[in-house]
Amino acid sequence: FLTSPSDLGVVLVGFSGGQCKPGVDAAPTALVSAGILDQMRDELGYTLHGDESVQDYNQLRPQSDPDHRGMKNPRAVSAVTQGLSQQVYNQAREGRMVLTLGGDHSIAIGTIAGTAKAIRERYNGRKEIGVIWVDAHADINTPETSDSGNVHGMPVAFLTGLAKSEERDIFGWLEEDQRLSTAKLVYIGLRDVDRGEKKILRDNGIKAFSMHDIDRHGIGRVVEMALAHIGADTPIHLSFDVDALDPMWAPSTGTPVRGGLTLREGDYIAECVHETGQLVAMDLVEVNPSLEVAGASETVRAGVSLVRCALGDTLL
Ligand code: 6HN
Ligand code: MN
Ligand code: MN
Ligand code: MN
Repeated sequence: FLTSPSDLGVVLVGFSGGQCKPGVDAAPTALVSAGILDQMRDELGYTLHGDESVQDYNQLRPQSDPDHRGMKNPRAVSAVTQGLSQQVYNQAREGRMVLTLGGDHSIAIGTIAGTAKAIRERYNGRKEIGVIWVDAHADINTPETSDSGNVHGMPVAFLTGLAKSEERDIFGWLEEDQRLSTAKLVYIGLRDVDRGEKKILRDNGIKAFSMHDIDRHGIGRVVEMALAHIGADTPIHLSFDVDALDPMWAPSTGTPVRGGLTLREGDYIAECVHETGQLVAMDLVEVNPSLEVAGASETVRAGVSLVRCALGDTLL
């Protein structure tokens, strides 16, 4: 595989504009303070690239950003994700694995657009990325199906082209080579999917493993089926929303849903993706250190653990 095994591009995104609760922008700082980057360097042996100081992407807000098709902060999220797509692309283009620490999940519009383009280029258009989206939510609302107007519930719709926009400054910048095929997408951990989203998943035949599937088959079999769906020849972008974990393990997140993955099940998914050797990028999103003051350090620790597992830490 063409990703250099020991080079890691790091992208830290303090951004919260894809939803309404402040605090998720402080996650990169909290994760870095917990030692996540030092561990990548000192314990896992990566050479780190990219800006290790956390950028405050909330500064990038345009002066006027009225709702558009019901979306909140549409120009801010668009501007941040457009910049991010370039930043991630620049890292991935060098053959590096890319680790992005968010921020809310709207940032995946930028990170996945960046890897999608870099991988198409790397393989002269003969390969496209697959995405494993680990989340309690499907994040595939279109602006029209969304009840909340929060863009963190819409990234997959924009990435797959199920939602399109003509306005350049509101996601109209997304080009065909930055898109993701619905056939190369698989979900794990779903348990709070909106009605409109269920219809979108069904109508487009999108592969999804809910908590019900995990109860029935066990996490081992589910991960096996998810990887089989992606295919052994496909570079993988792992987009991990910490709310996929049960609030018992990750209480400090904006939209917690009970009945989720155990920490070990989350780590196991990450370990298996690492073992494939196909991982080219990972996002860790929705850690909100300001929620659940008592439990914030637990959520940060859980996030660190997920990243360690995806990047090659082993138990033995
Ligand atoms: N996330 N489906 C809900 C919405 O507002 O569209 C929740 C989205 C949650 C998004 O957790 O990344
Ligand atoms: Mn999400
Ligand atoms: Mn979620
Ligand atoms: Mn919901």
